[in-house]
Amino acid sequence: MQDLLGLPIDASAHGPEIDHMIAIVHWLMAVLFVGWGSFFLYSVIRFRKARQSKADYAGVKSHMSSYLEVGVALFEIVLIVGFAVPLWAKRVNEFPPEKGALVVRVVAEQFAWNIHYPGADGVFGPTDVKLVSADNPVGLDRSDPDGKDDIVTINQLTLPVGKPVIVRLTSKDVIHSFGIPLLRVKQDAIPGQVIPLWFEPVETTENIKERLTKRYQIKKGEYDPRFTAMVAMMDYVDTENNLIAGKGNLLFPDVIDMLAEAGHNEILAGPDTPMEIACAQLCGLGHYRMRGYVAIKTQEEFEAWLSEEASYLPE
Ligand SMILES: [Cu+2]
Repeated sequence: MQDLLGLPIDASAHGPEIDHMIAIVHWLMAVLFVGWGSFFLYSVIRFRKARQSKADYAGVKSHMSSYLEVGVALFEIVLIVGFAVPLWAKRVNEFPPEKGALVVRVVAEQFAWNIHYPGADGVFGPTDVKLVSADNPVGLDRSDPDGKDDIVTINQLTLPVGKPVIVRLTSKDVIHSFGIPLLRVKQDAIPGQVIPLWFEPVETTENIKERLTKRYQIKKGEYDPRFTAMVAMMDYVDTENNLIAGKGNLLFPDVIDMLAEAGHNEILAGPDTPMEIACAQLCGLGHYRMRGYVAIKTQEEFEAWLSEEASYLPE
């Protein structure tokens, strides 16, 4: 069932449980669809005008239909009480200890995701609405000792692999929804409220890129629009061994033409940004472009990224 549904790759520890739940619900719906559909067709044929033109005022006497209804209701209750509620409780009650986790603040706005890291001291600096400006989207107080080392990024959520992540989610304006399909995470961001959520990434985005890499046929002058969001997944050279496109290079139309000219008729390409934060609430005219990027790195790479970000901080 999970393959039939075409669910995206799962990169979080709790993902398989969610996918399992989605599969069970679809199985029930498939059974109901076939059941009610066949009953409907049977009724249309059995009670057609030629066969029985006059209504039977007594109607059905057997209790079969009531039993079926009760059966379906029982199954649905088992699904909700036995599966869905415990799964949900695990997501919202059993938070990992903050000590061993990475805590980030995510502040949604029309139409961007502001990501706030506590920095080297592990303590978030205070924020104030009065300090919000174009340069300071979360209104962070840099004059406070706790706020000096905080790191704020826009639309770029970088996380380490194999460590629980706790997100404190809020919104500056309207209701948005923080959705990362590959991490099986979706939570509304509500102005005036801070809603915590947590997950644990189990795969790096680099690894996901490799898994999503495929062979594509190319031809000079024919540009596959899918290439606009893809990169080369190995180095490609021309006949004189000059590099045309290195691994990770974007596949612009002229690059494809040069590759085709150099005699490559197929290339290995993968998505440039396989993991995205997609706003899942219709939050305004710019909703479609409210997209953030997620990078899951190894612990060492993550720390290197943090210290690089820290080096840009104002003195
Ligand atoms: Cu939004």
